[in-house]
Amino acid sequence: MTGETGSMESIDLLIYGPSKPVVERGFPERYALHLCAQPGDVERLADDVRARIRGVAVTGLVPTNAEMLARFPKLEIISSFGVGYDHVDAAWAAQNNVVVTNTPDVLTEEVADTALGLLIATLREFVRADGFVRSGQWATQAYPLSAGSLRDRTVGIVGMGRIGQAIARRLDASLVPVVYHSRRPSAEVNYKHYPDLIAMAEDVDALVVIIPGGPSTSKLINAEVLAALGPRGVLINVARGSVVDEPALIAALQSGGILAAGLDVFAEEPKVPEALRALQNVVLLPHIGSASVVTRNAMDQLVVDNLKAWFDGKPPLTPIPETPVKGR
Ligand code: NAP
Ligand code: 8YV
Repeated sequence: MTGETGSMESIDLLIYGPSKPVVERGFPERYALHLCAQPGDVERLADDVRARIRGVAVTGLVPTNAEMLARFPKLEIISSFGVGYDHVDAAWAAQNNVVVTNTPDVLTEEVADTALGLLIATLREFVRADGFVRSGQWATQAYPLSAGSLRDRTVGIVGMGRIGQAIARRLDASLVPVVYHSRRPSAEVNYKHYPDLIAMAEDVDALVVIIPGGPSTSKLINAEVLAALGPRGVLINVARGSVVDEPALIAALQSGGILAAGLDVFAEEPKVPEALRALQNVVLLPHIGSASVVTRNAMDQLVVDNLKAWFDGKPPLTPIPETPVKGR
């Protein structure tokens, strides 16, 4: 199955989510674009437009569930922005023979840079130290030595896929020992694999989490894992907020159960609990793992290119594993 179309027939696409100039300007005239920034805008689409939509570009983490998708009887393809697609009902799409694509690879190195930067910033207290200089305190005293360092720890990566491997390469270059947890050992790396996350957390002093969100990983990082990580331990989460039991993390940070955390993602973005924001031993980022102009442009372009390939009668470029149509 491919998305070939009659010669002059227009192809109606829904652009769903935050405004993205690269996407909105990316299609030639034979495409008719319908912009819906919010879920509420989808409900207000005219019936005749809904009936013509053949492709959806999902431009951010907007809920793309069965109820929303079922409004489009001619839907063939969902081209989603981001490598994670836990906001898209991929099971519904597979059942209904609708292709789903994401944007892997083009963001891998950027997100790995963010993870390593966040790990070092958390251990070496860069944000607090910056505040120390800005407030003028350096004029009267030296900044205290940081309790944390990358020099005396082993890092356990939770998830050894594309981004996990890119983080591991950076740690290799920094002479930091790496081990990892995933459900199956990866044939692509030689680091020690732990099938049991608790056992790995007991053996390391830092966890870097980079796995998909969704029900299968919900609250994987719980009180038991944090207790196993221990008082020297730091948690870095660049995956999804849903992967961490946030109240358990806050309790561990407050009690000294772990040393510190660096978080790019949160359970209810953009809401971040006051208890977390009040802590000194955290570095908090507003989900910016891939958020540079160059990388976001490449992701936007891949959203466009997947749709164009499909409607040019070619296979999708980067289909998700569950999709009914495979790539070339
Ligand atoms: P990937 O190549 O598919 O790798 C996913 C890894 O997670 C694999 O090693 C997989 O191994 C492991 N995994 C999956 N389910 C697991 C489970 N239940 N328990 C333990 N390990 C599990 O994906 P990627 O490209 O590296 O991206 C990973 C995730 O990072 C994305 O899905 C997204 O949520 C997140 N992300 C965040 C940002 C950001 O801005 N903060 C940016 C990009 C990506 P097994 O299948 O063997 O378990
Ligand atoms: C984006 C991400 O920030 O690719 C992912 O899975 O989390 C990020 O690159 C996210 O898609 C927000 O739109």
